[in-house]
Amino acid sequence: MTKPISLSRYLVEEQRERGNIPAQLRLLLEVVARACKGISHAVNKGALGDVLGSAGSENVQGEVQKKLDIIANDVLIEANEWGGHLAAMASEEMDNIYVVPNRYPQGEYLLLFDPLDGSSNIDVNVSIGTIFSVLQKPEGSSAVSEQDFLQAGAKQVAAGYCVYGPQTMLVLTVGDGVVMFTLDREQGSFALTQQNVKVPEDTQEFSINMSNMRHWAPPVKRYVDECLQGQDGVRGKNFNMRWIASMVADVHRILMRGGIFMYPWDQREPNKQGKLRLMYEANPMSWLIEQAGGASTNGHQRILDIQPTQLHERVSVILGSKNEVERVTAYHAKV
Ligand code: AHM
Ligand code: MG
Repeated sequence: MTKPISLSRYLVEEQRERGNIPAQLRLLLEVVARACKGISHAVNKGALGDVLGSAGSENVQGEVQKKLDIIANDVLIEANEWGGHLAAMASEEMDNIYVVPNRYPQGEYLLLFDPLDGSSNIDVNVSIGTIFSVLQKPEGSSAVSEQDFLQAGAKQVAAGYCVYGPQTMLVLTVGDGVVMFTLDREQGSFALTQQNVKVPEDTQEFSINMSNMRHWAPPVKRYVDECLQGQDGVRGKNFNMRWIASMVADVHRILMRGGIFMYPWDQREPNKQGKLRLMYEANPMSWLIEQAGGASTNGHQRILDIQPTQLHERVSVILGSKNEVERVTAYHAKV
């Protein structure tokens, strides 16, 4: 068996061949990967590490924080603040941006993350993950501010996630397709296990929290209704359904075998655009899906084209196999 390619080697060779991973970005991605290894160890310990349960606090979105949400956030900050590659960080678990302290050099990148996505699954031993997005600090801006982060997803220079499941896997794009690495615990490093990841254009599998059906807008309801009618209905084929309630795990399945994932707007809170956060959940996942040949919209426009107005802004998400995403998006246009 040939020796697997490590994450470090992949990053070095990608820079050599395509020039798309300058040294500072490589350092950043290696540091994020190292932090994810640390989070993976904490997740694996579970009750033995006293890491389960609630931390007794709330984040900026009013959600109860789990101990592991906070541990993962701290691991990512501590790993990334001193390397000189970052100007600032932003996280689902922090109200405001975290500017790299003066005692360390400031770099040109901005890192956004959801430190532990799928929080409701932490205590029940179901796959969870870390999602991250990397932007460049706009040229000419001196003191870094929240405004510097408000860039459309199309401007990302790297994005990915680490899923803590039966295997810990790091999935990455730097705009040259999607690559997957598996954590080799004996070696303590991520090894390249899949390249050229492709999402099939068609699918017979959808993913949505069906308990919210009565609250959805008509286009989403119509799409799911038609899937449920199966081969007797207008689609003329049967559909399967999967909902893990960890976006990382649902998106990972879609990258591996296709499917459509939706977390749509619903009428209970009409002014809320959706549940998922644009900048550190929807943008990185949308870029990965597009890089694998899939599509991602909010029903009306490509998610990567949305100009954010707030760091913690929410968005309606429809992503996955291209032909299905285009179908749901077209249903929105007809209303
Ligand atoms: P979180 O960031 O607080 O974990 O919330 C995001 C998660 C997604 O991973 C998942 O798709 C969704 O929330 C699950 O929502 P629901 O509880 O409605 O099934
Ligand atoms: Mg999340």
